[in-house]
Amino acid sequence: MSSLFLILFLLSHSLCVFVTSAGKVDDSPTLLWPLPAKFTFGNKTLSVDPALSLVVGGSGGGSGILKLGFDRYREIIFENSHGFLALNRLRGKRQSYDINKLRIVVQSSNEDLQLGVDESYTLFVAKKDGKSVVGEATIEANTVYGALRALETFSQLCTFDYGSKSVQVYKAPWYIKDSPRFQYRGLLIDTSRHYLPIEVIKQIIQSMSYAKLNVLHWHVIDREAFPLEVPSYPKFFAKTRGVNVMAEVDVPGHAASWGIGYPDLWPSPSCKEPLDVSKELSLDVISGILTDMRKIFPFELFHLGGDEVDTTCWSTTRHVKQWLEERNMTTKDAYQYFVVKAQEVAISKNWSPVNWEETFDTFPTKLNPKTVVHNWLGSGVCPKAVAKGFRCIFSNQGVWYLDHLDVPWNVTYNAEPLEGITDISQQKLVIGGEVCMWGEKADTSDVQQTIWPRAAAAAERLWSRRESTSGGKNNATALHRLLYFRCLLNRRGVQAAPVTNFYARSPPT
Ligand code: CP6
Repeated sequence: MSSLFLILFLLSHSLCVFVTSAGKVDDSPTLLWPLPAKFTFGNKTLSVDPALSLVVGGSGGGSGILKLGFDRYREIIFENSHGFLALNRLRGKRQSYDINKLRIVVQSSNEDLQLGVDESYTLFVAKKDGKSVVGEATIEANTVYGALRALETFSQLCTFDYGSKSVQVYKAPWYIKDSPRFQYRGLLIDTSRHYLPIEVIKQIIQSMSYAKLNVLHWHVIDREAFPLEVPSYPKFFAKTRGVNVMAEVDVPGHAASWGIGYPDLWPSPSCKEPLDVSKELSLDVISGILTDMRKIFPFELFHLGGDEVDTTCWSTTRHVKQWLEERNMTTKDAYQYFVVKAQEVAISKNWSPVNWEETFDTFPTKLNPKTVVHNWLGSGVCPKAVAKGFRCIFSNQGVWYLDHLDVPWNVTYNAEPLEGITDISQQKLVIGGEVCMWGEKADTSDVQQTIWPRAAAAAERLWSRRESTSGGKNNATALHRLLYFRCLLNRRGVQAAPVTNFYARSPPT
């Protein structure tokens, strides 16, 4: 009776077993996503004890983030095996395991999560040498965030085996030495066009950590809605996943919703965008919002938008037109004036401002040198911006806008943030890239399956080495691993969509 219950319990879990198109269970050397910088493996299979215990070392070993991370990953690793383990116990089967301990050494107790935080780690999964019967896996990292990345990698090495009914690491011993290629690996979400509940935002942050993405760009407000209250949850939650939250307050365009509460922010009730440049109120409100937001967003970058500013309202509204004339300003001057003033507010609060690329395209010499230029048009702005000494984030809409549903995974995957930049010191100014999940046509019902799996394609571009992820041969192995990673996301409860469009394929022969 209880066995039957267990079997039903197991069947009720939508187990996603990875099988290649040829129908054989996968036997390629690594299925890790994103690919680590350096790794070697062997040919041993090691079993992992469901009672895996944590042993910590180093000044950062006592970290609460680390302990939470370990507990979370242990849950993930053994998620689908609980039923089988209970079955084994019922049958009086006793198992011994090769790996009983996970030793994690974290050198630094500094838990500041900022751009450029050290995310490197080494991971060894091997049976201990000598006579010892106790097997260990070992993680070494400089910060707890490196340790979190390592835990993710370790969890990806662990597979539930239906034969032995235990979690196994294939191809051991594993020696992995890893670190990210880019320090900024972002995902944009937009809570203005469609509301996203806190729970969904948390799930998205959680799934970002599976792909080692580390910046959630939260486009909080836009013209459609102003869904901002004091959101104290995401900051603390995201930090424990090693994900920074960069908020955006997009000004002066995309801001019509502001005037519903404060109509004076509209040039006129019939002309609502951009914010009224002629009133001190506009910058006072920005300053007030940023003061409040500074309390909840510790990340060093803050996004001030600045995109798609249509200044028609300024030249057609009488009092604004007059204000411009008195100052001998064109509407373009006023756009620059507004953006630069907003930047000053952000800088006075010890933020570096991020602005969409039109600001750079329109007045490149007037932007504060701390500005990070955020590409989105197909313009190749990053080469120009870094040549002028600005930092840049790559988000070319043709390849990294997730709301462009027709872009296939490999186009996203093969996008290269350093395209057209050869000078090494200029390359360093490209701090990374970001995939954008604009919210006009996605909400809670489909946002996660629109983000995944293509966000993972970008995540590997941003984490892994260029040489090992470019070119036709690497693309073939990438598809193989991405199919597996998508399956892994499903197993972990993330509603990731299929990777490939079968219409584009010829039928199997
Ligand atoms: N909202 C805001 C948007 C977009 C931008 N800014 C956007 C523009 C074109 C496409 C997708 C999104 N929806 N505030 C541009 C940065 Cl194709």
